[in-house]
Amino acid sequence: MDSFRFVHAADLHIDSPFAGVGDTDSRVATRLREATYEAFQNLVDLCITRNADFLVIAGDVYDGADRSVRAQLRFRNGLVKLAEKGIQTFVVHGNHDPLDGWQSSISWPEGVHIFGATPEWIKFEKNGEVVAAVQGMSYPKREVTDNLAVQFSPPESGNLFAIGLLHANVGANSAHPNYAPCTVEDLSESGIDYWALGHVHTRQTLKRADPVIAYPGNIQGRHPNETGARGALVVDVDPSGASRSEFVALDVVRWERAEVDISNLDTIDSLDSAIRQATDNLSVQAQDRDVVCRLVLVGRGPLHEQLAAGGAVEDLLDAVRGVWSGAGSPWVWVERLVDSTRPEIDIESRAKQDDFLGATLKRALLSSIESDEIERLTEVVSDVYSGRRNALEKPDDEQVSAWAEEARWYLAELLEQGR
Ligand SMILES: [Mn+2]
Repeated sequence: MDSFRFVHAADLHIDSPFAGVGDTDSRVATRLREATYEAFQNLVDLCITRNADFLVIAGDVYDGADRSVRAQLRFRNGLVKLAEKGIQTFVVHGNHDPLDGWQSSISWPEGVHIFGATPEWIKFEKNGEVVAAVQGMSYPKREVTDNLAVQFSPPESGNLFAIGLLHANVGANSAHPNYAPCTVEDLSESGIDYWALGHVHTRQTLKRADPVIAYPGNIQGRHPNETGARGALVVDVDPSGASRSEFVALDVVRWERAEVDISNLDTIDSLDSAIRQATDNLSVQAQDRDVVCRLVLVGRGPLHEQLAAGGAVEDLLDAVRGVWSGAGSPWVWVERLVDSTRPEIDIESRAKQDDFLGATLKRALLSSIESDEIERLTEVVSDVYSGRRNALEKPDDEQVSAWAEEARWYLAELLEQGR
């Protein structure tokens, strides 16, 4: 068997609207609107510059089931470019772009295979020899709750490299809807050599070999929680059937989150500089990409009280946005500035004093938050998060723990002030 190379991508979400982000800055809004298109263009270029033999896309090509004509044309044009270079493309659709969504009559170039709702094997030939076969299936509708992995058939021959192309939630990842749920064991028993998965937007390799099970993540972050580099996997398969993957970043706008510590700062002026410095650092890390970031002010210090004063945080946010508004690309857009600072109270020594405040501080602040406390708090706030459709997302333990911590500090602050 000849060695060959393919690119594994997923969750392109072409034409993501990025509603709400950067609305106050047209430059940011326009750039985000184009971001998923440009990232896809980068994917096409990657396949060409790396001389890939084929590309596999594991679902959620489009962001919306009623895919826009523009999105379909731009996707088609990218695949035409690949076809002209002799690079084939294999596609399955996922929960964002199921087969029952609206689609215009687009004709696909030769060498593009879009899988239907029944799994089938398609062979891939290189230099007149079949070296690989790809089996895939698309979502017929948005909410697929069946285990699709077990519907895949084993490869006909052990002499070719078998790829399973599927949009699925493996191992019940709670950060994503539980569509096409299956387990690592299901995938391991399939006889397939490489599971090219999509759906989970954070890159992860669930199994390194026998079979390889991998999510490349999305190619462009779409959300404050989708931070860091996003891209695709370039996979090299050698004549023995062993494979090696390399991640390549394709995103054009990077989402980041950073903390700015007020502990050693005395003036608003110095905090303003520290915030600018933080955005400078993010810009450098993103290597010529534009950055949308959330900045969190943390630490205890004298500035805490000044930040609590009306409008201070908004003014700092305006200031840092102003710094970057005149700059050309690459720019940084601070999407939100969050104040999580704490008052400057010497808790440890104050808690040692033998009075009500001392005792309260000792009880409330120096003990860690126990899991039963988290459970109780989750119960208390659960009404807010259930009942209504489209209600707020249920908070996780980490979030509840952060609230408890914040409440403790608020208590300390009130007691300290009222002393
Ligand atoms: Mn997706």
